[in-house]
Amino acid sequence: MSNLLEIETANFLTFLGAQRLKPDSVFLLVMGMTGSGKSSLIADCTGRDDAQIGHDLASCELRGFSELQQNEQDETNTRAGTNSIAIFRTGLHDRDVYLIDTPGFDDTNREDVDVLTALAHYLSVSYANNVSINGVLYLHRISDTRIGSSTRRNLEMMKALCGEDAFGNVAIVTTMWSSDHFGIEYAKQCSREKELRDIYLHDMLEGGSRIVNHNQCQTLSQRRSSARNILDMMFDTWKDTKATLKIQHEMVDLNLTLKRTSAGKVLEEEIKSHQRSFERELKALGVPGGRCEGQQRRSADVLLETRDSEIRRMLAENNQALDTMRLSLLEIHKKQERRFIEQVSMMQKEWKDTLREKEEEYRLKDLEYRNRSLYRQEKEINQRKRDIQELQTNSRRLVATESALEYERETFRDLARQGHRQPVELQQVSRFQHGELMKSKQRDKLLEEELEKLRSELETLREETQSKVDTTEKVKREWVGPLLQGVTTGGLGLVGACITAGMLCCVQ
Ligand SMILES: Nc1nc2c(ncn2[C@@H]2O[C@H](COP(=O)(O)OP(=O)(O)O)[C@@H](O)[C@H]2O)c(=O)[nH]1
Ligand SMILES: [Mg+2]
Repeated sequence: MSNLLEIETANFLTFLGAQRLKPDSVFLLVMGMTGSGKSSLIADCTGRDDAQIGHDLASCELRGFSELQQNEQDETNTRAGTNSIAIFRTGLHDRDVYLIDTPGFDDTNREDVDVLTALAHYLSVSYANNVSINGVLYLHRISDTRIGSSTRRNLEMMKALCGEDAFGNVAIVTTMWSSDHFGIEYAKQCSREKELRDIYLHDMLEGGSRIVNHNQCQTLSQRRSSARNILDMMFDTWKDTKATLKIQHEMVDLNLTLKRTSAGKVLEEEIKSHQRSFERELKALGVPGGRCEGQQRRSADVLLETRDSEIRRMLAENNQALDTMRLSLLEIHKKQERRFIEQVSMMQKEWKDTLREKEEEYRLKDLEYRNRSLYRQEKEINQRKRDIQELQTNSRRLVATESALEYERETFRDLARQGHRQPVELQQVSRFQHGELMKSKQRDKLLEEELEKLRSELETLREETQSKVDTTEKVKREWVGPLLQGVTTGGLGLVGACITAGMLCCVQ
């Protein structure tokens, strides 16, 4: 796990230009709405299906602006990996290929602004530090029966983020094809593909984009080979070309605020249209509740009030999202420092808490074990004491009996009989005690094994936690630290690019 974190961190820093990279590395951005198959395609290309941690790191960014104010309520959602950016590396013809998994624009407005902010931030920082995107894979589910608003929104955002000049570096990858090439479903999907080409993607295809089908396959190896073929094909096409995405040019070269970029405008228009419909609804809610009376009227009022406050909350949220988009790259970057460090500290605290819990669990188990073994020893000692006492009593009796032997023959016979019975009784008692002892030893053995397992788990967890903490500290040092120092001192690429564009005055 910690090893994965290190790999992801290295990929992350490489993409941002904060770590040395092979000059012929290839970067492919993977976009598309949630559920279009991005993570699966990447997993099939890289052979990795455990890609989670990179999402954790980058989710710091996504949780940055409005979301942190919202506290922890959608922690699991953010952590689930659908809501964050992650970077994976694979090799092709001795070259490094980085696949950048991105979240879709299909949530609430607030989250879409966060997604755009994060994408704009990452893409711009890496561009400012001379890392270029070679191509974009945009995934589209051909199985969807209609092009809904969410699909349209994702398409529009992708077009606006890439810009016409980069259309030649975009491939639309259609996923989720029916495997029965003679069935009705497949025929419908083919006609949907045509509709896509003729209507929704017409401008992109004109601009040099292409459509590639990711065939639905029966087996895992067939699916992997289809994914790998797509990667091969796109690698061959783009390996020696570099694309400047429109958002990169707008934010770095032109130093526009996010709101004034093409993608920002698309999102702003979308949010404003939501605002308008909210306001219309709010107005309509003000109308008296018709002809109902009494209890009915009261329930209607409660419903109206609930909806009213819900709409007001959404309006406020949207306004806040629009405010966020007023920031320039440098402002976003500065603002992000505190968020990022806070988030990393939270992650580190979580890991350390887990370690502490494990240590406590181990301590308690160890105490229990010691307690048990002390108790057993005490029991054994007491038993021995009793044995000794019995022996002493017997021996005293024997001495007395011997001295009285002459006179007490009858007593001697009784004692002899008793002596005959005694060993049998003693044997029974000692067999019982032996059984108890064995059981207790068995329990101890199990406990010892458990303790040993716990000890080794604890040791591993300690090492992992230390390694994860070291790794995140490295991100803080190598990414946030230097780049942000660069922002203030004018030392690094991000500022360098702004100087190149004659924007130093804006920076200061
Ligand atoms: N039938 C089919 N299912 C797919 C395909 N690609 C992905 N899936 C499934 O679709 C779901 C969403 O895929 P995922 O890769 O998580 O989408 P993402 O949100 O874009 O990353 C998962 O359950 C995948 O197993 C495909 O080509 N065909
Ligand atoms: Mg995903």
